[in-house]
Amino acid sequence: MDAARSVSTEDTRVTIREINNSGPFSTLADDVRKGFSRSPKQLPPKYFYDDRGSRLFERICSAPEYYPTRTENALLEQKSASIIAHVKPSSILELGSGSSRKTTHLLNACDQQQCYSKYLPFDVCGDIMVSAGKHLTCRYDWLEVEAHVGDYCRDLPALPGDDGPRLVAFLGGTIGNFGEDEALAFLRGIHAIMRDEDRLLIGADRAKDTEVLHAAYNDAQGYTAAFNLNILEVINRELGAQFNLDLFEHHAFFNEPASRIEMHLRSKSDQMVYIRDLDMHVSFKRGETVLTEISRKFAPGALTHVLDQAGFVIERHFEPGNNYYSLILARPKSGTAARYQASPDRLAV
Ligand code: SAH
Ligand code: AVI
Repeated sequence: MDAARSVSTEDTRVTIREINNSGPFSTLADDVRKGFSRSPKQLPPKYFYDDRGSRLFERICSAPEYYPTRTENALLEQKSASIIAHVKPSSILELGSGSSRKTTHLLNACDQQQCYSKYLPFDVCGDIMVSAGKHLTCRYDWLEVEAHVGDYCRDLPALPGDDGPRLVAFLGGTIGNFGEDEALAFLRGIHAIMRDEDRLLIGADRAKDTEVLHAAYNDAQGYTAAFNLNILEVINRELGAQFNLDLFEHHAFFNEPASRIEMHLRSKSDQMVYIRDLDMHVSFKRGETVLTEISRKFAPGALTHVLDQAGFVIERHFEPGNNYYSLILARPKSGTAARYQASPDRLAV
């Protein structure tokens, strides 16, 4: 099966490959139909990230209340040299790479250690990877960027293999956007594409004071609110829907028993919305909410447990003085990693 199509960019050191098993965006209609037919209504968070949504997420990351980005950034700044020295990756595969801003710490360490890794960002949003790739190839004259557009829950097996050790990075605390079972399935999917010498670098947000969490998802500038509402813009544009964004509001709170932030869109009135491409009318009661995202906040034991269940052993666990965040380097348990059979350079042992 020809699973991917390459698109060249003006910069010859940046290639972008669209994984088109069934098309990365082809399921929006199904997901919207299904999500609005459920009770309570729900939408998958990957649809936040069109070009505008990705830019809004960047704004969130720079908001003073949103501590995860700067916390993880500081950990990467301090620890990248020892991570790269330990793994000596021939490639860095980053899942949900977004702007790749924090990845520069890993690439700086590669640069300093003359470990000239290839960089493979993987994201649903192609635009942001192209601009990140151009920026990075200007900064590092040795760097090759091979970007992949796809859904990391579905398309990991379509990624190319590689010769040497690979560092698989999953940063930002994005693992928290999966439910418990989904997170385990996702980590198992990552494990399935790794070999013994590969390493997983994963960032996860930790449980902490409710007020700190609440502020992080209700920033004063309103970036998070705009990001949340943007999902309705995406549905309007892609499916010819008629959502009036003024009739919905951002609602985010910490669900303490579940140890997760829940982000909802709340209808300000009784209303009916028509979605042309689905020929579907969706009714909302005043105060009714649509769950758009969960963001789980972990206890250290929960992280160890899920990684263990997915087949990983923690090699290093970095955390800041305030324990706000975990950055974990993990390896596949001995003998459990994939034996690639697909290409001649990854022969089964
Ligand atoms: N890693 C970056 C960005 C985190 S935001 C950071 O730490 O700042 C989450 C990223 O994951 C976004 O860039 C989004 O486009 C991407 N993403 C979300 N769901 C995805 C999916 N199902 N498949 C691939 N990428 C996804
Ligand atoms: C990408 N992800 C880890 C972010 C989070 O914190 O869960 C997405 C986000 N949603 C609102 N603010 C940021």
